[in-house]
Amino acid sequence: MAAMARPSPMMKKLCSSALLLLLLCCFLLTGALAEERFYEFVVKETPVKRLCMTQKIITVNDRFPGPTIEVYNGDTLAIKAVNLAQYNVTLHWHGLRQLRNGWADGPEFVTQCPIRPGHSYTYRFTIQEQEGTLWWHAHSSWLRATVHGALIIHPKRGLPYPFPKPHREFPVILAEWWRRDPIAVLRQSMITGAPPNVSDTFLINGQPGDFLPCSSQGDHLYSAPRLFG
Ligand SMILES: [Cu+2]
Repeated sequence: MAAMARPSPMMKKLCSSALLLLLLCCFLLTGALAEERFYEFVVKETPVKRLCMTQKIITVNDRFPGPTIEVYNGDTLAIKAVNLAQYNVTLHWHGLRQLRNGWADGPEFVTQCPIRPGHSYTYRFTIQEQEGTLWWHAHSSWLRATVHGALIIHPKRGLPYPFPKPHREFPVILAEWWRRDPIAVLRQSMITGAPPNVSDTFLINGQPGDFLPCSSQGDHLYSAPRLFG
């Protein structure tokens, strides 16, 4: 039986160079596909009607729930938060790993000073090896009750999720609703020392459901997808 020819040192060098070149191309290609995405979040008071009553709540861009952020793994997000509300505010990206940029995480007086009324701050961070649906929310007092939304991270461009493609995808956001300003509910609890009043209803995508009075007239600012029936 003939012995197999051993690769010459020159051939070995060529092979390892080709491999290195291939790895470099893959690295550059993934980097080239990543984008920077910019959002402007204007935090302000907005009248919203729920449970037969119009209330002024704090929203982002007049929307409740707030805007959905949609990015791809590897993208960089720049979110300019403009605070036109009467409260201090910060924004937090729940579940997102803040590697080497903890100052973009959001908890007020922990990783940053709050954004004062009339001021703005730009959060900038890169999604690093995360995918799936998270959420963002205010991280000051109880503003998160109305200042929140979905944060959807797709796999890197051209790559699938590690499960079969679903028939349809849409965010489902659960929240609570008080017939009062949530900040006032919290303040009352702090003054009295009693637990905060329980909420008046639960919401799915900002809506209380068909079985409550005035549900159908709820709100013209956000159209919830029909979930059931
Ligand atoms: Cu959170």
